[in-house]
Amino acid sequence: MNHPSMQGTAALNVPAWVKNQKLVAWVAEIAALTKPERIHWCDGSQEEYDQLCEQMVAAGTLKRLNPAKRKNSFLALSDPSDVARVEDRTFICADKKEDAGPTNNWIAPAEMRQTLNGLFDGCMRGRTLYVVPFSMGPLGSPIAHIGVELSDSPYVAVNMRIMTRMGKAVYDVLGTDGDFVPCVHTVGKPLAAGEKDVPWPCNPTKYIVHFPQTREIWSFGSGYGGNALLGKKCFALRIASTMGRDEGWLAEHMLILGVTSPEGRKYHVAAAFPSACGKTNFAMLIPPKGFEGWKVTTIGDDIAWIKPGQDGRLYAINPEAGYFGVAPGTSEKTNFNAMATLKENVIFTNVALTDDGDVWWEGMTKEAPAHLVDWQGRDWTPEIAKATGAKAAHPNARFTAPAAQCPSIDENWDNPAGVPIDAFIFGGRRSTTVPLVTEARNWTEGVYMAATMGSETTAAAAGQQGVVRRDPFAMLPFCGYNMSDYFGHWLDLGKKLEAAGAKLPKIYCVNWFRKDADGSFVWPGFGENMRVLSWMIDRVEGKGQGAEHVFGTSPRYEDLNWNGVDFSPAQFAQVTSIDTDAWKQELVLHDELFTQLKHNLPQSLAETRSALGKRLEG
Ligand code: TSX
Ligand code: MN
Repeated sequence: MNHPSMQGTAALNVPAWVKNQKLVAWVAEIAALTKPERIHWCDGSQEEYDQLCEQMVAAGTLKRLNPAKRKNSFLALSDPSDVARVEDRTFICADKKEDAGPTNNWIAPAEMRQTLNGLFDGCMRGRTLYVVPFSMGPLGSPIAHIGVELSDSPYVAVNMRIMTRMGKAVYDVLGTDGDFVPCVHTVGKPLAAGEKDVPWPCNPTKYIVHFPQTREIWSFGSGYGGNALLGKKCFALRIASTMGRDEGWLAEHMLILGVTSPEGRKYHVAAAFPSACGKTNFAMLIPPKGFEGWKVTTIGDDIAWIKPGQDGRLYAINPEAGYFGVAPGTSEKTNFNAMATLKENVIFTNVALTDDGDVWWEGMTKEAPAHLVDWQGRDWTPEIAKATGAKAAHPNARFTAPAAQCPSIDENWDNPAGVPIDAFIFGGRRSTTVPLVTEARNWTEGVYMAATMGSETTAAAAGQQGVVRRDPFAMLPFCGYNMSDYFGHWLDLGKKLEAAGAKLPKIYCVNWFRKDADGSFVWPGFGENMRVLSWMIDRVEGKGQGAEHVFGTSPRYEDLNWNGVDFSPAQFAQVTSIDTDAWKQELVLHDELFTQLKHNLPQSLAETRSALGKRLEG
């Protein structure tokens, strides 16, 4: 069947299993605007995935890796200009500028629509429009939501199949009149008749646009990750955060993990960290020596959707179905479970290619191979790297891998009901000032900790190194509305649950990255973080001890389990000491943030700030 607006463009060819008329009309409308050569309705099957990958191998977009080394896996090398999210080209087009807030780029919706209509007119000429139906969260879960991405990139279609529940089954949930978030994506490089394509088409002009009121996403010009796989940052965080504000739930930049004690008691923790803090590593933590009988399981590594249940507890799902993780730094030492996840069915992007058809990246092994083809397709040797500083893999190189392949995957990761959250963790990378772990005295002080979270920039990010950047809740680039209103939403939710008689999750602030006078990390980190995790669980059980200080409660040396590790009281003091002068300076930085966010900043956060100041003076 063809829609009247389709005349003069590709046939719609709606499959019999698509019964949602709103969806059909929207596909017709977008096809009329973008003018693709063909329309392909994705069914999500393995055959379709294989066929799209073969087609991309023929086009030079993908290279098949050596099946003896990485079965059913591929390498994509992007255009060197299209390697990361583009925050300065990311827009929140709410009606009012204040609704986007001072931390988001804002353009009036009408003006943006005019710009997009111009850009998208004919943008898919000569290409195939893929209709990609997906569920964020277990199919049919009351916490899940459906999206449909229309994209002219087959790379997007195959990555979405790994990262989301994608395919025919989504249409059963959608039915004849179910709701979905419409996502339009183009690489922004139409092909003229007979024009030869390039391996990674993209456009120097980029727009990543969100209309929170109408819950729409439009993305132009990039084929990369968060710019193009619209279910992830665009939907599951920016649009979902506004849905959560309106409907009383949370969409958070958090991993979710399970901890099972030797007695078989199970706890669930959700944790937010800014980039370069090892979130995926923490989500897949392996308990260290001395913690025999403990088990850590992975529910998610990046995003949590959290809704209050009938019992007043908060239930979390991982809306994703895969890991889109940073490859450099990942090794059997830093994340054994991730390395095991990457053995087959993986799409690698911008890592290096070995001479025997496998992949390599900085930090994967102690010694680099003698020869590689780097992420830009050039010869690379350790000698060249030494002389020029050339990286074999791009610092933001990625893997796309199915979550189910992770050895530590939680038995409930796909449970539509979600898992009940016992504690929230907020962390940052701080070489000074912030102690190893602090428990907030109450919900408001926990929200204050999360709101004022900061992290030191690393070489991987653009700009200066070692500067503290505020990143409230690790949501700075991902909150779809005014950050102060977002703080207010967290405070309101806590009040509402408390009023209903619920026991709220405890809130913790952690820092694995304190350094000594020589600039060396003091805390061993990685699996040893289990010691901190088990103290938190003791506290949840009302058993753990600690000492209260100016901004919360931290363990004393004797309150942590030191079985199996050598870590002295003096070292412990180095990672937990509180320097009053440093904290006075820290509060000045909190003030700077609150000045920027003064519009609608909740009064209780300003009060928490002044009480903290008084305790420091006293
Ligand atoms: O992921 C990290 N975690 C969390 C792990 C569960 N990283 C890597 C951060 C970059 C993504 C860490 N780095 C952690 C950590 O807890 N801690 C550190 C700092 C550190 C680095 C090296 C050592 C110790 C601490 N030790 C040796 O290299 C021997
Ligand atoms: Mn993330």
